[in-house]
Amino acid sequence: MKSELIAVSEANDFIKAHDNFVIISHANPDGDTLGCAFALCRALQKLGKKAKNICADEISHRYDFMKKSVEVQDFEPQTYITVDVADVKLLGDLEKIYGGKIDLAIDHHISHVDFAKYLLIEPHAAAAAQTVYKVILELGGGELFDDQIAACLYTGISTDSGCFKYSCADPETHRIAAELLEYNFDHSELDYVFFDLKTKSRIELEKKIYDSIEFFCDGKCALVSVTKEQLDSIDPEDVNGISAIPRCIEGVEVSVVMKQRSNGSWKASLRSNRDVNVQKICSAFGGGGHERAAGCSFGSAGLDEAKQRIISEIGKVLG
Ligand SMILES: [Mn+2]
Repeated sequence: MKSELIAVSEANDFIKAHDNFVIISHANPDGDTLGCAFALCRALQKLGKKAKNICADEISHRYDFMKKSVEVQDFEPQTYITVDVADVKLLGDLEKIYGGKIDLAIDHHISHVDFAKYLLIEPHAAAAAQTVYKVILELGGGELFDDQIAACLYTGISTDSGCFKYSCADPETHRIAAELLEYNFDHSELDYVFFDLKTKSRIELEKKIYDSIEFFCDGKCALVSVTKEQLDSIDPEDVNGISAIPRCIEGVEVSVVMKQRSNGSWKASLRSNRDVNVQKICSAFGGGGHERAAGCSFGSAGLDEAKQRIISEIGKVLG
């Protein structure tokens, strides 16, 4: 299904004309999809609309402050919006129930695969939260913003931009974050919780990851792998952001994190430090993402075969 591309003002006309909203986050939710969902839900509730958030997977306790920002409302759902969802498959177990019903998708993934009736997309944005910021700004002329909405959107922007360190954090990213910082929330505490704080099991996983680092392409590619046994033994939250580990090694241009799924198959998350377009590399295997961050899967291939295939594709670019 081809989505009709719309601008912020049209998305707002759509929202104003509808009610009883279900806002859906992607499975394995992160700060951006949740920050967008809770900020938008609170804004809609403040407008007098009925709204609720749903997600296929459990939401970590780190997001409790977001959950507290919305009222739990009971109503007959009528309008379905996804936030930060690049592909209907990423709805996880909710795909079969809501997959064909999505009215509006708000996203920022260049690899977005159409599934909604209307699509509001800003592929240059560091986070979907930047677009949701604009939607809320236009919906309420600035009146809808408050400390809670600001904290949710700030978390989305900060987590998706690696705490403003990734190249996608452009002047607009900083300007929107600066506007949000005018509200009263502890951004330093949020950044500590989302970037510095680690559980003991996370540290144990990191020890194993450091032990598994392999180098290819004259040291320009670093690869680490994590088995399903290692993943099973820890909280899924503790696995987020492990791509940052090989990517900060001097001389590494492309980093690869191989993760084994519960069915035994392998997937790769690629990160690029400079010029290499990893989205292009992953698309050779039917994957997608962004220029500097992308992923793909290898079907039934074992670890050695999957590694060989991805390294050979990376080798074509890195030489
Ligand atoms: Mn995002």
